[in-house]
Amino acid sequence: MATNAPTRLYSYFRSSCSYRVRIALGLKGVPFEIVPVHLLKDGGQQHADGYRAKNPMEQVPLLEIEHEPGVVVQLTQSVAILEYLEERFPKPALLPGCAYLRARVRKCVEIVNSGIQPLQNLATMAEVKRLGGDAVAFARQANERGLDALEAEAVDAGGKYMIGDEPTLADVCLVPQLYSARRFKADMARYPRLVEIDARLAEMEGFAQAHPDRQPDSE
Ligand SMILES: N[C@@H](CCC(=O)N[C@@H](CS)C(=O)NCC(=O)O)C(=O)O
Repeated sequence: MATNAPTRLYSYFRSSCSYRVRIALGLKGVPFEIVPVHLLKDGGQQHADGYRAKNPMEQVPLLEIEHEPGVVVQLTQSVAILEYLEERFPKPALLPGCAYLRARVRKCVEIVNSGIQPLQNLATMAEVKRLGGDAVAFARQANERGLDALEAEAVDAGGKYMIGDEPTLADVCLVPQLYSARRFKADMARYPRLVEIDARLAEMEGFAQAHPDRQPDSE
């Protein structure tokens, strides 16, 4: 489905939530421009008035897309964006046809989206530090706990990818989370199945082009 107005993703190269959306756009073949929002420079560009007006949560990603001819909309919350893209651009499908498998995919998405990422977010880590805690150890532990659950799920599901033999939203969320886990020096030896799936996904262009190192704002 071609759009006239450019699709723009407000993104930070290292942001795992932005990375999820970059993967989905790439897999679905939706051309887009990156609008970099640096989460550290200038005290965090996500806190600037202009950006806060677009997203009061002061977070990336934000997707600007022509929803219908002449109507450009702005969407935030990566999982809502992923679901929107899935409905709007159904091919290739990133949710399985079976309700049970869809629930399993969404379970993995939630483990990442609400069980891991919010605990390692910049604002959370700053607060842990302010309270005198070890923010990196806190983030590492959150990653390891969630990845333990995902490893068990992947082994149980027994497919080539996280759930089944085709990439799904579970993989779209897994890959950026593993990138973050490695940054926090999580013990990756605990996750042989996830590491194997990650390597397989890395060979797909939709995943490869979304990697933080390949972004225009990469440092
Ligand atoms: N639930 C949101 C979370 C977004 C989020 O936490 N974004 C992070 C980057 S991955 C962010 O912008 N952090 C900025 C901050 O904490 O100041 C989503 O899925 O989009």
